[in-house]
Amino acid sequence: MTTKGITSFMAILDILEFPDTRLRTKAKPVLDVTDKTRQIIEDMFETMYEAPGIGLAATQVNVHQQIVVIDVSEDKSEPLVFINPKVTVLDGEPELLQEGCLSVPGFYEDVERVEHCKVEALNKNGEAFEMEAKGLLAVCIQHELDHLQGKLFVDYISNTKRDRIRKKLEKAHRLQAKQA
Ligand code: QAP
Ligand code: CO
Repeated sequence: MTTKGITSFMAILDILEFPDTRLRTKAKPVLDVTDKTRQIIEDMFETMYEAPGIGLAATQVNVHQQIVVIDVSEDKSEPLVFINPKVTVLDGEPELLQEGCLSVPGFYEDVERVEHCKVEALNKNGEAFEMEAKGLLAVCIQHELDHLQGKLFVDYISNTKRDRIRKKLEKAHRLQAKQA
């Protein structure tokens, strides 16, 4: 990719894992959508697709700006970008779905979300848009917007379950550190 004479390369970014306290950081609004913002977005897509995952918030790659990428399609054909997103509940009907998270690898738990919502955000060119979402996309949007507030899906499950996940991941991280 070439932008104004500068050749930049996409990159796979490191994903922070629970219970890393940096995941608790509240992201700041993007004041100006620039080439640098678009570079972060490209890297986030590459990181998400490689995982593979369906959603990634900038918080998870230690960038504390309000940026989310999502693609819930089967074939990576529907990339969605949300900058400075605001969600509105359109239908209070709860949707119970098993969620996972790239920051909580290997663990999946049921979480209750609303099944119909509206998002207002900026696209990668800094233009405002809004979108209605249902089902998996609606759930994914709510999950990713939580990240920007420092919230994780494990915050919605019992303390016992969350502690068990924390201990298992801490053990895995200790083993990884020893191997490195
Ligand atoms: C959030 O999560 C989500 O544990 C996006 O070992 C998930 O992309 C919203 C992943 C489900 C709604 C429903 C998780 C990849 C990916 C793992 C993801 C793993 C490898 C999670
Ligand atoms: Co997540």
